[in-house]
Amino acid sequence: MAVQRLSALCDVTGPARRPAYEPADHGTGIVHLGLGAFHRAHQAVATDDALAAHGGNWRIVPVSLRSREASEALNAQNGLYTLIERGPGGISGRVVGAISHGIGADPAATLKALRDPAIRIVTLTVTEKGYGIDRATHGPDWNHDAVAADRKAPDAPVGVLGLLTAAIKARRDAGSVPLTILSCDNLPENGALLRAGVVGFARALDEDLARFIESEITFPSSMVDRITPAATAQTLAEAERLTGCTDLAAIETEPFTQWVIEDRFPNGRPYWEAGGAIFVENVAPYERMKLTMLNGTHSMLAYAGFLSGHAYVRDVMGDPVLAALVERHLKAAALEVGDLPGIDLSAYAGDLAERFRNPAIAHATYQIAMDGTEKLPQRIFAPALCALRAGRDLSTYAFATAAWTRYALGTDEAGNAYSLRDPKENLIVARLADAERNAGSIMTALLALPGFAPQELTVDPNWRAAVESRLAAMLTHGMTEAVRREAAA
Ligand code: CS2
Repeated sequence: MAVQRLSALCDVTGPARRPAYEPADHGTGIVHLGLGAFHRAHQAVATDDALAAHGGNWRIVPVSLRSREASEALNAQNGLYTLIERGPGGISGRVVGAISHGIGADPAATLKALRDPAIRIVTLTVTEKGYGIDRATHGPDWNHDAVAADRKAPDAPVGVLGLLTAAIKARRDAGSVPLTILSCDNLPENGALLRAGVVGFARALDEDLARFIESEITFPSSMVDRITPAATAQTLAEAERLTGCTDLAAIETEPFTQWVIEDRFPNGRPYWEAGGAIFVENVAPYERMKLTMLNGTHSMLAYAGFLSGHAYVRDVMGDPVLAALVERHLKAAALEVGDLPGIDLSAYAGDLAERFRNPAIAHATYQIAMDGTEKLPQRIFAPALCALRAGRDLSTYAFATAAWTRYALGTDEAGNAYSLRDPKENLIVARLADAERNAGSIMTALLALPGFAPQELTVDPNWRAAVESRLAAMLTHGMTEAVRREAAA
């Protein structure tokens, strides 16, 4: 007999936990931009807990800006999906009911949803490159495709800055409650950055609107954390076992979850505390901790691990030489975080290593390796610059940078080509075509990519020598040997 598709809570026959509320009893209050796996493993789950604990009209209208796949899979299931938590101790499943009817690759429908007076919050996980914000100026990146298109046609926006600006304007003109806009991406001071981007975009169109945004719209920052690998056929098979239904929107994640948010929601918010969210005055130190320790170590181990032939983070952790470099990176990064009252950074580092080792999670090094030019600035260069200024050891940052540079060559040691999946991929290829095949020239070509590495770092002779010697070792001896030498140094 064919297995039924998940589409109502009463369909669930397996051991998966069901929401402790009736989804249809709750209206929508949030539009979420960026319907990836991470949203379904994190904010949607905290909202599910909040609805169960405190109710409210806070279900989520999820939007995929560019593709239809995820929203179609969810819409066919009335927004229901299975979240599978995989820990070293076992597997559990729950069906999440917080998501309402989704929108895929339809900017006009997205703007309509954003204008709906019932909506009070917009949350975003559009990845670092999705914003179209210039990280050096914090203003709009006018060369970003969507930003450029929206500047030309601001009434029919397709990108993040254009959509938010048009929605804010329409809501102001209609007298609807102002939105609270909550970025949930791995960017430093993500709220302040997004605010600067939206205000800058609006200012280019209409000074009054820019001033309205500055005075009426809040952009709390938030730090989000949950390791969420891409779903596989095994995820879907597991979801079927847990629910008794076919679920094409199922995802899997680790048991750990963390969300630290600035509490600036003048028009209300879900009781996210029920899902473990912590509300603080200033998120910046928590973001710095997570970006430099978790994400920085992730990037370092992804490039070195991928080129050493390790497909998953857990395999990198199973390699004692690389695991020692992971430990070194965590220790060094902790020095650049500074004091965080109530947080023991060495315990945090130990917990991170434990999470990376989780044998039940297959987190691909190739997944983490993508978008390196968007990730390295806050993950590697920012703590490296702090270390440089403080006269501390730069080794682990130089190693991570050399590993990315080697990865950017686009072929592994067996000569297999791979796509970098980076917004600057074409530029990288063009620069490499003009560079000589030696460590010095490759490094000069890549580290001078516009808006990538801070000049104070790239002109420093110690930094240059530290990166160049490591890249030379990787090119001459291969990654495995370079890793061995690094750990022995
Ligand atoms: C990872 C993150 O893919 C990556 O770059 O470093 O997605 C990481 O898994 C999450 O930030 C964990 O919260």
